[in-house]
Amino acid sequence: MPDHQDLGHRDLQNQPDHDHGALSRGDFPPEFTWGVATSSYQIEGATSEGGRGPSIWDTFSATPGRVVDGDNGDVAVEHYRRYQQDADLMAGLGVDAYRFSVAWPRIQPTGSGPVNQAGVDFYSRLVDALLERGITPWATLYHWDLPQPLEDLGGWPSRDTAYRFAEYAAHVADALGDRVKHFITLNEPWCSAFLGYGSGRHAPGRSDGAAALAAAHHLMLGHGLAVQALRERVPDAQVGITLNLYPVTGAHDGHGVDDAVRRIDGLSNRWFLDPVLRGAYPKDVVEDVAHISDLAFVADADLETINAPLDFLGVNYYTRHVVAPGAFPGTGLVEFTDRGLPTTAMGWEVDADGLFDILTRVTRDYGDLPLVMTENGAAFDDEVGADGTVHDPRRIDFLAGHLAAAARAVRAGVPLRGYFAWSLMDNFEWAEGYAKRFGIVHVDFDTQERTVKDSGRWYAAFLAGDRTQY
Ligand code: NCW
Repeated sequence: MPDHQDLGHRDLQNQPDHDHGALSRGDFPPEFTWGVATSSYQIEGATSEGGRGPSIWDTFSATPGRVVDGDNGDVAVEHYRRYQQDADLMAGLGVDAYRFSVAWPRIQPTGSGPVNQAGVDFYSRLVDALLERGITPWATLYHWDLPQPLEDLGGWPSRDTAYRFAEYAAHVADALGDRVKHFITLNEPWCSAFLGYGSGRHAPGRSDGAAALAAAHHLMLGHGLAVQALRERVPDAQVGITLNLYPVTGAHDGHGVDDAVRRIDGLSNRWFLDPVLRGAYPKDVVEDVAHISDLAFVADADLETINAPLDFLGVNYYTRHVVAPGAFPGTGLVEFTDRGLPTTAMGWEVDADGLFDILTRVTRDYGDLPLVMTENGAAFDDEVGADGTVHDPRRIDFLAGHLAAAARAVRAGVPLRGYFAWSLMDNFEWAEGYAKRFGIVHVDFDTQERTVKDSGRWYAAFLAGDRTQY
């Protein structure tokens, strides 16, 4: 593993392919937070250690056909036992902050009841390891690993899960709140609700539109209740939620395209932004989904709870949605189209302008709440070369292009306060298993060897103040 000095050197051989201009850390406000991000199930492994209970992702990945190659998170990248080494890696990169997630089934193995001390101790040690290295911990409370016993009781479509989540949030606040001051309640509730309960692509693998809408509501209710629990226990906490947001544009200007854009923007973005930041569901989308659910699960005062004041909104940005009306006019079905742009290994089109568009749109439509890019990055098929290095110029290009778009958004007046690259290291990419590598650090999944990719070296040099072309 290269040491700190290796990473800090100024040899930027692998500049981005494109050459549009120059960019440096100095183009962002001085107090801007620079970090890297991961999540518990994707990196920890040790799923049966330290008293951890099973999560929906353990169950899902043990079900044949759900995850590519039958992969699972049992071992992942052994972060549970290698966290010190990984903290050293981060220190070597020179990041200010690390966004990780706490595994609910480590804190409460059955999803309710008293804390499991070994689970708390792990995160406590991790937090101390970060602080010792001058790295600020940003804790996400829920990055998709619901305790399986709660799913057995109905999961997120059940209202009780929201209350259990608030209790869990209180436990985390009590255990870590003396040292952790940045909290993100949920990561991408759209994915938990619509991929988990709607399409069945993610755990728990249910395909029921009405259940997905109920899940979305109870996730947001859990968020609002957790904000209260965190604020009561950690008065100086900075609290936010992370949403996966996309600009949505029409594939052409033909008949029905505006409606397709409205629908997809409604369900992807506004279905979460509006309740959380305005305290109301968007009326047009309520009509769009009326044939699926009457939303009878929305109780009086829920929206007030969901609308709890936040310190920041976390934005995960990967690509844009380009849509057109589907084959059956009048049904509301929508087609997602490609524009022929270069794609990442996920098949997602690379569109840095989309980042500028979504950041400026959120600020324009929802006011000047501070924004933090809690994830941005790209999967590519990286390999360690014969000389032991990993050349990933397309990831450097991706990061540089998106940072340039973020800098433009700052110049346009967006109150952007931080940027976290997804991900610190290659990991278990959910339904894609280990086949998709998002890391700026390569991991050999057989030996667990970490190798900083060229993109990691590039990020380190950028953080050290180097000016880069993009
Ligand atoms: S899969 C996904 N990701 C990746 C994952 O590693 C991370 O944990 C997530 O926060 C990278 O960032 C997020 N997001 C799922 C996006 C699904 C998009 C499906 C669109 C269908 C219309």
